[in-house]
Amino acid sequence: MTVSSLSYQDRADYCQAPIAKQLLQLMDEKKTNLALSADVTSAQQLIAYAEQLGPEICLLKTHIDIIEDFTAGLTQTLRRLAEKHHFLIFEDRKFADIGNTVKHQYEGGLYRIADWADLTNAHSLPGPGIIHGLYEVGRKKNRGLLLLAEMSSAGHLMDSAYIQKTLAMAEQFPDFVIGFITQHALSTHPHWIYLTPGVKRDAGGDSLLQQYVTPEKAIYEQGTDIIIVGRGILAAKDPLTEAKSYRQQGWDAYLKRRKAG
Ligand code: 5IU
Repeated sequence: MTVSSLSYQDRADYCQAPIAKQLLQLMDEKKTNLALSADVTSAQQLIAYAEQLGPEICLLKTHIDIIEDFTAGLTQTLRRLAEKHHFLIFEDRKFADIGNTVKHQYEGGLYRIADWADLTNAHSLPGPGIIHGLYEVGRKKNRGLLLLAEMSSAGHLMDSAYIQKTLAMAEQFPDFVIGFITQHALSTHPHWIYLTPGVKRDAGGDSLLQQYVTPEKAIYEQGTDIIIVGRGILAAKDPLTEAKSYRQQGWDAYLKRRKAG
């Protein structure tokens, strides 16, 4: 039996972090591997998208620091909508400092990310201290961490040695690191969850070196688990119809992969 033939639900049994189990189970129950990258700058817009598109997604990905009118009330509302529509919240914070600093950035400041985000992410560049720092805050709150293994942007510096070292670092924290931001599956271990940004209906890019793959390429050909879509949905005339279409494409690619084994 190969990993790619296993269901998300089957893979939940291999996870040590409860939040990883929860995410994988939610995906199979709700039949969605779509994450919405809600890159908007007003609290009202963010709430409106979470309300409207929440039923289609497994994850809402936020950049809380681009919201111009942030209040703690916003994150309380997001938590309520996450319960109502059954999705998890992923703050795409991309921590990149020493352990002691990221601990403060994760727990405190204006945004208090650890209080409301089920998942966040970090660069492995500083070494394992960054994970130790985030672990001290997040583990007891049942949070999960994703490491950035491979970016979607053209010319990034994450070569195969960097990716392999990132994987090895993650293996030291199996009850907290739940997977990776990556363009490809990285291992044959079934517990890792792979999230892919840079996804659009048509491959291509933008003027700032973003590169896109299709949902089918990410999930079926490159073996990842969750497609992260931003402008592909948000810039559409009808975001709800477009979200449903991405959801279907992502799900079909998952079923095709399982069949192919
Ligand atoms: N994002 C990427 N590529 C990466 C990582 C994160 O695009 O390698 I790590 C984020 C940036 C943006 C979203 O919030 O994912 C993609 O948005 P679009 O689908 O609008 O390009």
